[in-house]
Order: sequence, then C-alpha cells, then structure tokens
Amino acid sequence: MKIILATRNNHKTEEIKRILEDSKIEILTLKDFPDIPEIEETGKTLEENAVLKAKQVYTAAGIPALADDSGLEVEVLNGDPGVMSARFAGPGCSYKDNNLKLLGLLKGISREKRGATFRCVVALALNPDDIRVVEGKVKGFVTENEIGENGFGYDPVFFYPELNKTFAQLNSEEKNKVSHRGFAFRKAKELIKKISNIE
Ligand code: ITT
Repeated sequence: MKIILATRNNHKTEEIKRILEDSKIEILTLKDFPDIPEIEETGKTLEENAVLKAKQVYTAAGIPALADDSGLEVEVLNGDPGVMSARFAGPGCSYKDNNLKLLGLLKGISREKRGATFRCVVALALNPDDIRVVEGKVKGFVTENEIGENGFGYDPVFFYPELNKTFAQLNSEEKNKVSHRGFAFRKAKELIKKISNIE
C-alpha cells in the first residue's frame, strides 16, 4: 500500500519513516509530488489542521495521505504555544527563537509549574470523505535552558523525567519509543494494517 506523508518537515519525515519501516507500507513524500502547493494551516486545533492537510494532499496526489499536526502545550501558559507551536515567536521564526521565547516566558517559574505535554494528531485520509484521526501524547517539563543537540523544535527544552533527559539528548530511536509522534504513528500503523489487510 502506498501512502503519502503530508508534511514538509524533514525531521518529522525521518522520525515517521523509522516508525513505519517495519511494515509493508510504502511511504512517499511531498518531494515525490513537487507540484503540490504549500498548505495553509488555518485550523484552530491540531486535529483540524491534521485533517485539512491530509484531505488536501489526498486530493492533490490521489492516494491515501497521512498528516501530522503537533505541538507543545505548556500548563502555565494555558496550553500555549499549542497549535501555534511552529510560529510561536512570529512569522518566519526559527526553532531557537521559539525556545528562547518560551524560556523567557517561564523565567522564575518553579519546576512544579513547568509541566508540558507534547501532542501529535495524525489524520489518515483514505479518501476525502473517510478520514481517521489518532493521537499520541507525552508529559514532561520545560527546562530552564536548552539542553542537547538532537531532534528539532522544542526538543532541547522538553525534559522527560522517566529518562532524566531532554528529548534533544535522545537519538531518534530512543525518542520514537516514548514520543507523542511514536505513539500516534504506531496507532496509525495498526489502523492501516487492519484496513488494508497487510502486515
Ligand atoms: P508540517 O506542517 O509540514 O508537518 P510543521 O513544522 O509546520 O511541519 P506543525 O505545523 O505540526 O509542523 O508544527 C509543529 C511544531 O511543533 C514544529 O515546528 C515544532 O516547533 C514543534 N514540534 C512538533 N513535534 C515536535 C517534536 O517531536 N519535537 C520538538 N518540537 C516539535
């Protein structure tokens, strides 16, 4: 079964390919369909954005599409940056800008109040009228500084207490075992296997 990943984020693509590599799902990416235009994320929730990305890419490519919309929800910020995670520090900002903005907002806030959840919502468009949604999440804390070099986005400021490390101190295999994306795409993989009768 061929499926197109509806993401332009290379870090996500690498993580997702690794999670799905032990299945018979053949993964294509937007690089295989260079004419598909950029999709505007106009939804108010991760779920709305995941669904709209999967639908539009299905329509443009004509094969089942898997989209990931994800973000970091910080308790003391009432769930921000959430759906705005990619653009938290403004249009065109870097991962570093976002991390510095977050650390600045949490300056002086004690460890117990720095709780945060990474959420990943995955939409699978089997056709434009049949969209399945699954989700994965993981809880941790926002650090006081950036720590670690691996991963992307908020990984250097997301401390995962069970391993006593930030996500940026894990390699991609270690991260996938415990991450929001790992949980969500393993659920998506099971769903695809069930629907298509493949291993
Ligand atoms: P696509 O829409 O093309 O998939 P994107 O980077 O714009 O790529 P999102 O809209 O889902 O993706 O925004 C998610 C942002 O949340 C992303 O840019 C990161 O800043 C952050 N993020 C998501 N998953 C993450 C992870 O596993 N580790 C660290 N940061 C993550």
